[in-house]
Amino acid sequence: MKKYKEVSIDSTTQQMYERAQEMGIETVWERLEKQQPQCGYGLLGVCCRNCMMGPCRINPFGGEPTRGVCGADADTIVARNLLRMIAAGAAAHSDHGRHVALTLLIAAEMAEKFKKEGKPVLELDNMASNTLPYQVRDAEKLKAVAERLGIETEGKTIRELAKEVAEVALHDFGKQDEEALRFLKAYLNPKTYEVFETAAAKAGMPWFENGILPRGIDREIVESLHRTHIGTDHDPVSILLHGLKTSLGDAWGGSLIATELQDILFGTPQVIKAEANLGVLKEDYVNIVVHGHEPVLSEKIVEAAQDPELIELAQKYGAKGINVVGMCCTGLEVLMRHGIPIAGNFLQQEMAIVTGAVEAMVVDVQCIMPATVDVARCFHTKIIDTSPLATFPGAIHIKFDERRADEIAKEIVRTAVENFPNRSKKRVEIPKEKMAGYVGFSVEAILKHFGGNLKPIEEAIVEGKIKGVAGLVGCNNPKIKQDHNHIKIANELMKRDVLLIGTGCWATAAMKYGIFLPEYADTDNVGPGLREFAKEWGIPPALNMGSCVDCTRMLVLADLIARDLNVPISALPVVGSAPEAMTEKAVSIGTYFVASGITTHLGIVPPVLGGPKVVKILTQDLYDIVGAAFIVEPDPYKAARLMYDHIMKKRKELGI
Ligand code: SF4
Ligand code: MSK
Repeated sequence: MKKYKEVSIDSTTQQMYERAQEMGIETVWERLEKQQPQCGYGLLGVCCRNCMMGPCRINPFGGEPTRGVCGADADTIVARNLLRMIAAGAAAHSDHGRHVALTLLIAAEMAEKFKKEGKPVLELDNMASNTLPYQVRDAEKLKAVAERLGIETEGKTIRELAKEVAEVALHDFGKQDEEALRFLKAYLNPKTYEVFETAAAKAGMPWFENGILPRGIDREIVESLHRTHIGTDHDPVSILLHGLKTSLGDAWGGSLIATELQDILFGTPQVIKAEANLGVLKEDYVNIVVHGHEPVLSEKIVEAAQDPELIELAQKYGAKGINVVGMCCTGLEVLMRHGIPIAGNFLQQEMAIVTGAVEAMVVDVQCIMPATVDVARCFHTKIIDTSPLATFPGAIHIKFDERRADEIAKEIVRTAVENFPNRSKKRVEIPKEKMAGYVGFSVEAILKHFGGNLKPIEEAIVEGKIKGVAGLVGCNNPKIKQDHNHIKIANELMKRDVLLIGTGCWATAAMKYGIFLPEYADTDNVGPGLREFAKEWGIPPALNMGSCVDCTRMLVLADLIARDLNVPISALPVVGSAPEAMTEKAVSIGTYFVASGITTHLGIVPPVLGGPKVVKILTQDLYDIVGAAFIVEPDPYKAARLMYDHIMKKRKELGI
């Protein structure tokens, strides 16, 4: 068993981990320990299970076997495994995007149907009617997205536009022509477009028609599985080029659609103050944790928890009210839009249950450990699974249907409320710590804050007040002390006057340590230039841009700066980092950052070291192909130095 201080730098996690140990509850850290030593072949990426002649393993020390039964060598196997990881990550993000597009379409079609049935026309044409399960909360953004996509907006109702935008988005998933995605074309600056178009030819593979421009979101994912089937693609270069293409289908397709259409449905985030960490759970309230990724569900839970009837019911059971808090990315979605507090990041999901104060953990998709059900058995907590594609043995299944969203959300909240009397007060221990911070920095909110354009940021970069921008993303991973690398890298970069933007579990980590407060600029962890800039503009030295799919907000921001300077994104003094990466989605994000021209650091070594050619392509050759590559460095101090050096190199190349 680990000492509590070894698992996390977060005192609330430490406290709950110690409690779990006292109670004999097994957590992620014990399970990791039981897996030791982890398979060396797996860590190096040199095992293949792609056909039943295998599984095959390559000797990583150069001796026999050097090939699998079919003859595949280490580089082929490593590249294929990596492509499958990218495809799975892109699939998860993109299926999320599809779900949002379908929700928008369903809502628009319901408005049409209700109109025919004689319900109030204006409300339905504006998609503002509360007879609809989902409304259009940001009509301005809907119009802006429609215009970008080249949809004629003149004389059309919100309902008509919503339907058309949803249809264009859905078309990008399944289209079969060779053209690039319509969303990509609508958002990407021409210089970066050109990089995508010519990348494969630069890599010596001109038969990639249109380079690495993704044609259909689903198509690239399917092709990834096809290419990696036994006896298909064996060249690590072409396998990895297709990996770039698939990840770009995620970035400028699936994830972008998720973010943009969520803003249309639920509102575009604006700057708002909120709180983070386990201390946001309340002892005398019904606590509901929304966990997972899709706000299509969590938005409705937040609404249902405000229902006076359900609040009254909670009070009847002796609670003061209903307290909804978030976990992981769906938590970030409702944090960004409504200031709903976030209880923690990935490694705190079990810890939240260990407080004994959670009536229900309502889960949808991605990053939810099946172990939550086991931990919940030690308490009164109910795990409620809601997505038809994610069923947890031992959980309560209340599956979500967008058409009946309000009714189902109320049933979920009622289930939580009715569980309150089962709570054992003696077994409740909620850590006190929580931290405030400003969130909601969508691209639109940033533009508004800086007076309508990005000139102030660009000028600060040119003057050298800010040396560059770093996008920090990604998960927790129990192989690293929770949040340790997130915070160290953030501080080391800010000390060097690098402005931070970030998403996902990194953003929750940063918020827990006060980095999203403007006064953090006064600490020794922020350099004089960044401090001056943050104070001048009344912002924290790091900006929370949202959830995992919102990494696209960072890309769109970088794209706007690249447009202003008339250069591809790869020319900018911008870097990325996933200090504690864990998911396949993080692999896709890292890949699409690099493919889009942003050199990206990984703090966890991905399973590629067994393929020397693959390593060389990823860390060196990609500079010549897309203008960016991966930096792999587990030490956060060295990593920050390497990222800073890259920023300085880009500044020099730009002549600033
Ligand atoms: Fe082995 Fe080749 Fe089959 Fe992979 S595809 S399991 S290397 S025979
Ligand atoms: S939740 S993908 S652990 S950031 Fe998006 Fe956190 Fe990584 Fe999941």
